[in-house]
Amino acid sequence: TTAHKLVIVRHGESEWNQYNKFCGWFDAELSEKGLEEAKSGAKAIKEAGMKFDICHTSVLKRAVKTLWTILEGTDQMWLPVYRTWRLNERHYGGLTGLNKAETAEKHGEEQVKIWRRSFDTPPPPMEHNHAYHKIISESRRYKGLKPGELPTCESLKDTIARALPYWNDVIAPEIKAGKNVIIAAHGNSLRGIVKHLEGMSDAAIMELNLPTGIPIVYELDVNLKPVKPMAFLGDAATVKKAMEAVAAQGKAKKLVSQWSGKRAT
Ligand code: DG2
Repeated sequence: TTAHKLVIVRHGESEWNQYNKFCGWFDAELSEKGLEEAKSGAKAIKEAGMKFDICHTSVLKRAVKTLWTILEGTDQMWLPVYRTWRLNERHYGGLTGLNKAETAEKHGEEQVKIWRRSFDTPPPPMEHNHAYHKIISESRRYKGLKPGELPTCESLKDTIARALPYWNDVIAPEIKAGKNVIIAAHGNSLRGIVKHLEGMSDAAIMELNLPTGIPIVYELDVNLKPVKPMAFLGDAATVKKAMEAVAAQGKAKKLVSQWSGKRAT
């Protein structure tokens, strides 16, 4: 039986989601559409009458602003908000800043799916001369990390390994103590939490694509096991379309001719 409710939400569309670029730890802004998505998410939470006690998010503005927008739209801006790098998006390493469709044209859709969705294959590491190396790794917000904690790239497995201690040590005890928690984070850091909560296999998690800005409600038992599947606060058709669109971001734009095996431009 349901003992607790947890709300998780992936930030609204970011500018780099809009340009279809691998973003990872780059601190992209919410796009205008993303802000609207966050406002719709707030409306859905308000209509569902959901109230929170504690909020958790990453140290990336697309997630923080989504949370703020939800708190503003539900008149709960007074709530405590905790930010942690452990809820950051998976670090996309050397892929950071590359266009996903162009990467699929260059390396093939299969390879891009492996980089985006495999459980334990990491993307190539971010080298020191990478265009975004300095702005990410020298950011003041990561000064407190211990040696070895600042990644150069992460697989989903690596992402889970650094997110789970925060879940286990901070969030899970709060939920068990009866607090209503909302987590605003990212496609892959949330896939990690979903995999853990649902005990999903490494293969099953490959097929899960989380839509932006649509809040997800989990009903959990006393041991924090879900008593039913995740429920989206959004209509089913919109959710399905949004999930398919995320999956399609890794498709090559140019069609490869079926007849000649050459690219048709
Ligand atoms: C996206 C996820 O992260 O990308 O880093 O590009 O959730 O912060 O927009 P988010 C990124 P995919 O793994 O879906 O390609």
